[in-house]
Parts: sequence; structure tokens; C-alpha cells
Amino acid sequence: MTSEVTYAEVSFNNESKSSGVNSSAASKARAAPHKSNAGFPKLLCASLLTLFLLMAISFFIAFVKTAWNCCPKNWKSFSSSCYFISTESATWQESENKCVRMAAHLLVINTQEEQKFIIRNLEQNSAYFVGLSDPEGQRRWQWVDQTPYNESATFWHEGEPSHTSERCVLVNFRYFRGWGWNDVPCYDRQRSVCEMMTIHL
Ligand SMILES: [Ca+2]
Repeated sequence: MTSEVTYAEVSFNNESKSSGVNSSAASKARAAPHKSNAGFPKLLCASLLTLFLLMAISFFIAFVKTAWNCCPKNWKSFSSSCYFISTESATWQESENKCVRMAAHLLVINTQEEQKFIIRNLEQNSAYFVGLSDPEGQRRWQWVDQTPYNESATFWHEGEPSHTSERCVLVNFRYFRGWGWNDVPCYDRQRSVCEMMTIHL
């Protein structure tokens, strides 16, 4: 085995020595055009591969975003929540119960942006219960999901809340004043809005 390797090395050396300057120049001349021709396809392949990878990553991100954050059919999506606008009238508690049966709760309005999104989807001649109530009639407002009641993020109509016997809140439209909150008796029958977190698949 050792002798075979030695023989191969000697043969190679001899061949190199006997080739001379002309042979070396010729081989360089042969090699030069090959080198320049081979570089361009490689660069093209690398560019195409990079482009393909970028497209694949973009597609994957777009697909994942769509597939992982979604709302049930007939629910509207905003930020990280889904909203269902009920066209059936019910009391405040019945409305909340219906939301809970759909793994949701009555609408909790946390920001002005959320309020603006919701009212764009409501009908001006209807009123909609939200998940805010004052169970004891002490003006201690509670959101159904235990979100702390924040006075600086409330959207009461002028003159509301108006009476301690009105312990449940709805959002409605008043001409010349726009949309806002009103406290009403909980046994009123109104439409409502349910909210749930977006579904992650
Ligand atoms: Ca009121």
C-alpha cells in the first residue's frame, strides 16, 4: 500500500517537471476562459437561491400569520380580539351568558381605538350591551373580564351615568352627539357585542 502511494507521487512529480513552460502556459490559457464562464452561473444560481429563500420565508410568515391568528366565521377581527355583533335582543345577563357559551364575554372597551372600531360596525338605530355593570348600584363599575375600570378611558354620553337603578351599560348613538355609553336597567332587552381573544392555531 505504502509503495503504491510513493509511486504515484513520483510519477506526478516527473510529469510536472517534463511538461515545461509551454505546457504550463497552455494549461493557464485553457483554464482562464473556464474560470470566467463558471463564475457567472454560480452567481446566478446563488441569486436565484437567495430570491427563492426570501419568497419562501415571506410566504411562510404570511401563511403563519393568517393561520395562527384568526376569528370564527361571522366574527370581526381587531387587534388581538374577535367581536360578534348580536342582532338578537336580550337582557344584559342573558347577553353575557350567550357570549360565555361561545367562549367569549360581553365587549370590554379598553381604548378609544377599540371603541372607534366597534361603532363603525354598529347600527345607529340600535343599542348594544357591553360588559360593564354596577351590580350593587354603588357606582362601582366592573368589567366582566376583571379589567380595572379606568375613568380616563370611558366614553359616557353627556349626563351619564344617570341613575343608580341603571346598573348595566350599553353603547348607543345620539343625534348631534354621536356614539357613547349609557347606563340602563339590566332587564332592558338590547342587542349586544361579544368579545374573545383571537384564536391561535
Ligand atoms: Ca342612563
